[in-house]
Amino acid sequence: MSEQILDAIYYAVLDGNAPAAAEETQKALDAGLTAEKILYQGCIPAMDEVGYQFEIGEKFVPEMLIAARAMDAAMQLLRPLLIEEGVEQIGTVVAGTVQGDLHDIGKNLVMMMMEGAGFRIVDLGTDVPPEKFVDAVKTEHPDIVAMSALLTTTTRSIIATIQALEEAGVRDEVKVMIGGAPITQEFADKVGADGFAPDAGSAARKAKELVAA
Ligand code: B12
Repeated sequence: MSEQILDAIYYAVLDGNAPAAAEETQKALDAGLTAEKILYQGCIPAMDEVGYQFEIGEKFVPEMLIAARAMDAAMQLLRPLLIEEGVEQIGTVVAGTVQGDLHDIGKNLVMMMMEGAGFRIVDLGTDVPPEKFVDAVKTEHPDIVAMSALLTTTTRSIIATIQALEEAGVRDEVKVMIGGAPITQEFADKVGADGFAPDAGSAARKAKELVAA
């Protein structure tokens, strides 16, 4: 019985069917399944699969967005319960699109995949100045600072933010992950970032690797 409900949640998220994801999640809760079990045996495996299919080119951005939305529909029911159940999160990520840049579709996908992988996410939004990243590191004590940049011009804001973290003396407290269309592994190495990923699926995997290291 519980396997069937978990399967239904898995396929609802994988197919991006938000109403079904919410309905099946509610059914699972009514049947006595814990929020943790639903998250780790229903939603997260589905998002892992979405990320994998995206990486191999079998799913595309719109499908990933609707899957992320379906996951969010389930998460709305699960989030308060997970907090109550005290489910151990694997880390905290402070994420934002860097100063001067308003693109957030990719960042939001990355955050969804990371949340799906078990991270607590602090979303700073878009056009985030370096000081705001620094403040968030001081107040949220994240494991990872994730920066997104979509414009060639705003890759400079990544450098400025890393510098600000250094000047504030908090650079060594966090792992820095960067991404966005103009970002490459070569650029990440050059600016001293700890991690880069080309898409949301591999970003979540990379984040897990960084906190495990
Ligand atoms: C949608 C869009 C917009 C929307 C943004 C809406 C929004 N809420 O995000 C709007 C209309 C606002 C916009 C505005 C502009 N845009 Co625009 N935009 C795009 C467009 C078409 C799609 C971007 C997108 O969402 N892609 C889909 C997502 C899923 O992909 P992604 O962002 O790359 O994210 C993935 C990865 O990069 C990675 N990733 C992303 N972030 C992170 C972070 C981390 C930590 C990690 C690990 C991974 C990671 O994972 C993501 C998911 O797989 C691109 C063209 C393109 N095809 O990329 C142009 C594009 C980025 N825009 C461009 C430009 C020039 C502009 C404007 C300057 C236009 C203008 N003259 O006003 C303004 C700038 C505004 C500003 N200050 O930011 C150029 C940039 C050129 C350049 N190299 O600098 C592009 C490439 C278009 C082009 N070919 O010219 N844009």
